[in-house]
Amino acid sequence: MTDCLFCNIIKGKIPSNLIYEDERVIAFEDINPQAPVHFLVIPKEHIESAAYIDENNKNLMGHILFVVSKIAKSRGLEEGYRIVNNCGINGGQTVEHIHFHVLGERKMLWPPG
Ligand code: DGP
Repeated sequence: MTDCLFCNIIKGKIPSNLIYEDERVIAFEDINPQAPVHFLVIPKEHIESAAYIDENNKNLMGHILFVVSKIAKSRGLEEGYRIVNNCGINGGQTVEHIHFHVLGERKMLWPPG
């Protein structure tokens, strides 16, 4: 996936403020933050969206949530945070590489827009 923006961030071809990396995932600050804390956690494997989660990659999704929790603790988000996954056009997804937004340090509203 050479033309995928997030694959290029993973490869270091596009700069990002990297906050976490392991063999399966990276996390970096969102370029357009919607909260005082707003970072993205993404798999290194190119998976287009949540609609493409299958038997082969479902365990990776658990690892992503584990990493979210770990980073949230390290960022001091004891009062809570929101995890967002936008899937497909109606979900508001703009980058076609599955990613989990983590937003914190402000009170979130419900329902979302
Ligand atoms: P979504 O709408 O759920 O597909 O969110 C895509 C997010 O990706 C959006 O919050 C902005 C962020 N984003 C887009 N391009 C870049 C980039 O080049 N660098 C970083 N750090 N974030 C980006």
